[in-house]
Amino acid sequence: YGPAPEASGEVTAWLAARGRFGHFINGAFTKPGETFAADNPATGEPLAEVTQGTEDDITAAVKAARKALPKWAGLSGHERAQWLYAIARHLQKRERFLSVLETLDNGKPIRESRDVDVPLAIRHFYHHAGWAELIEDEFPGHTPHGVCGQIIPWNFPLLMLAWKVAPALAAGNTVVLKPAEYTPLTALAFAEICAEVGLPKGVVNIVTGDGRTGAALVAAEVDKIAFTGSTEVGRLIRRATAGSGKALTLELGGKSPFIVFADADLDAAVEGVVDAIWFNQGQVCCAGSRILAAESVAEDFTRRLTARLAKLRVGDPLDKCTDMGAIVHPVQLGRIHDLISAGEAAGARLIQAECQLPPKGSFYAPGILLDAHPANPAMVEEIFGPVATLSTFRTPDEAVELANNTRYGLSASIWSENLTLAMDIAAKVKAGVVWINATNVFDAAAGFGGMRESGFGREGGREGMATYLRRPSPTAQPEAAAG
Ligand code: TXE
Repeated sequence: YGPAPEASGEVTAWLAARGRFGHFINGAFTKPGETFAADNPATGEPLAEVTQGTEDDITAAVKAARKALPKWAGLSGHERAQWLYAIARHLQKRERFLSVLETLDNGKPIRESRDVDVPLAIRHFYHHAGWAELIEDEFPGHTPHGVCGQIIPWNFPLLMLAWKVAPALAAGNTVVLKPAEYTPLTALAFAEICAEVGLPKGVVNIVTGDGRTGAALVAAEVDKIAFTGSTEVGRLIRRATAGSGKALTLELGGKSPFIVFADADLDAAVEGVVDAIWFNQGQVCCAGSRILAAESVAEDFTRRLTARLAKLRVGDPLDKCTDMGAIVHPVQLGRIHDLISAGEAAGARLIQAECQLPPKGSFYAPGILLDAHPANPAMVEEIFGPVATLSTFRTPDEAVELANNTRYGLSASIWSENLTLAMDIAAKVKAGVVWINATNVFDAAAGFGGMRESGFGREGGREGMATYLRRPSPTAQPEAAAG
């Protein structure tokens, strides 16, 4: 184990002082109720105890959000922007603390939480502070939905919170957010930050718990549900909200193609694969998990890729040299094992890095699956782990056909030095987000989201803002005309 990064002591002290967490409702922490442990997946050891949210907790949180709504929605965009700027600055002050906490709770390498998750979360608040200022001009006549129920996953805990909370607040909504049960800690630290900046009570409420708490939030008297997570739960939520009048956005799973044409810069494409499937241990909804390589370069590309695979450093997430950390939870690790075994049983060949995995914790050696036919479970199901399939194509049309041979449609990554070809393929691939000679690039100003079974609605940018606003009703008459 390498040297502990800065702020580790502060995080340990914070965890020791808090020990057991209640929910954050109406600007204060409640007394802890029935609790469960938030574990460090790299060691299996508990970090803290958090409360399993009940229906009553959800009702109390929604009530607080409802009470806070008129005043918050009634602020000018400029005034709301000041609050978002204050949150962004406070997050920035605690950047190192939050990075270490995220890495402990989630298992992702400190380099990622420090350079990706936390800075992007901060950027999201700054960006949406700008939107709060602009809303009255850019979306005339629009109103906030009201109280938003937000349910987030465990792969980017603080960042997904920022994706949901920042635009909701900018638009004048109040929120009740439920973090994932595996990774509740940065959301609770965020609650403290809201209290520290003096955000009006009830504007942000955080209720921890598992899927039961999520289901209670979906059923509660909220005006909008925003969900990121599995397609299966997305389907349940869509059914539960059908006909309820609740606005809904769903960001679900993916099985995204990563297409390497013969004229691609192969070394750049190899680094692309590192970012596409080994970033965050492959637990990324838009991970490039199906590599499609042009047959004429496939052998060369596979050789370069396996050489790069052998150099990945897997281990202690807190070590600044680590490339790949721990899988979030033993249950998720089990899912990865099962799917890869099913893929092998159906004829695929696994090439795995021969790295020494730490003795404790949930680790999985990164790999590539070769020779998987299109119906192989590893080609069809979202593995959500550090293994991509690699198959070949002969013509651009075949590449498109293979790329679209999935029920998902979240993202795609295209590698070619011929931009005319790349743009042509981009238009034909069924995906909400397409990257050319790049992958997993996110920005608060760009809308992100999918099509088909990857969900609907966009987060980020102008389109993301629009999903937190209600359009003026076409039948609404100006007051003067209404008499
Ligand atoms: O997801 P869940 P899980 C995919 C990925 C992964 C699989 C299972 O393939 O292997 O889903 O992961 C809350 N009503 N993704 O089981 O259950 C839950 O508490 C309301 C892709 O962890 O969907 C958590 O807060 N909420 C993905 C959130 O939903 C419910 C990210 C996500 O958990 C609920 C995560 C219910 N009935 C997993 N049941 C992505 N798109 O990034 C659970 N939840």
